[in-house]
Amino acid sequence: MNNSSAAPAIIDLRSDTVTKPSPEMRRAMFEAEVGDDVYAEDPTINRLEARAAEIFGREAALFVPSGTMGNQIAIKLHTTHGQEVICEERTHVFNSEMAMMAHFSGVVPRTLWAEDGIITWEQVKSKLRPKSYHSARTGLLCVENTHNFAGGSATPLEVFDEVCERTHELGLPVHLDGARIFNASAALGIPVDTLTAKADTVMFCLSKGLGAPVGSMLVGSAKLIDRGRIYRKALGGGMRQAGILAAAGLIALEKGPQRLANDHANAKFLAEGLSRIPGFKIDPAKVHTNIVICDITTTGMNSGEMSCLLAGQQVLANGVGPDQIRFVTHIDVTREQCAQALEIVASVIGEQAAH
Ligand code: TLP
Repeated sequence: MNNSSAAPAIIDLRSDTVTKPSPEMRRAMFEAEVGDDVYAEDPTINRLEARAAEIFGREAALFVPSGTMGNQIAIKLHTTHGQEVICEERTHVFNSEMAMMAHFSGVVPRTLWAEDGIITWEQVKSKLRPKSYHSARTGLLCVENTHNFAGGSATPLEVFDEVCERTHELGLPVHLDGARIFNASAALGIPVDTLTAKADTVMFCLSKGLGAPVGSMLVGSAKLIDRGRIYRKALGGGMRQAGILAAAGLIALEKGPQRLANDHANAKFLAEGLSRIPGFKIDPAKVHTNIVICDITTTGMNSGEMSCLLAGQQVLANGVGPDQIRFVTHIDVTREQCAQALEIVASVIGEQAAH
């Protein structure tokens, strides 16, 4: 199941978005039955949507080109212009989606900081706006699980359920950015339908740890997903004969989840190794999924300089702000490559120190 035989000498730990489709996916793409999905006539997309809805225990699902589009459709579905969206301050919807919640939905984020990115009801409560004629109303709570820029942390089920229940009691909806919800599921040992049951909508990505080349899903009620089709088209996401992509997505959905524990073990191995390299601050005990974020302030380098140096030695890793560097494991990196990457990081740091 590992694509590493085709992997180049470069060890690409920038993201789990970089994976290449497996031979099985490429064959399925070649053979995919297709039709025009804007008319809901693509049998392969219809199959993928039905299967995603079934796995998540929902009425319906929508195939979208990207996680960003899935999240932004959800925000549009749940809010009206002039409202606020409560989210953790490092979330993708706030930091990495081009301010689209303001652009497309006319809403502003109201952020909070949470330890490991795991937000509790107490924190949400403190950010809710009571009805008033002075400030914007809260329209939506958006939660991210796993939390990417908080180091791939998985939100415990009871914490998420309480947040959702209490938020719902106030008549407010919850959207879950579950780009990596299957990683959370593997880490917590809880099936995705249970883990996400209390959210009104869930977006998850086929194109990250699950290994598909393209695509994400938005799942929810039939009514919401039907309206979601309108916004997908408005955003330019009506993809016509995209069953070619859905064919790879179906394989990702069926086979991808089973191997995520392997990525998690590799990430833990990387974290343990990195924690022994001078200047790399990381607590391996906090690494439960496939993301390792190290603080590198005491190396005397910023993340841009560090990324460049490592890239010169064939190890690719991205900065998270100037002080942190992120390593992400996935299907196209092996344990041996993680060990090699550790040796390279240690030697690069050693050489810098010698200078
Ligand atoms: N994350 C990407 C980058 O955009 C940062 C990555 O390399 O991790 N939600 C979460 C939690 C994400 O991490 C991402 C992508 C998305 C949504 C958006 O997915 P895409 O890239 O498909 O739009």
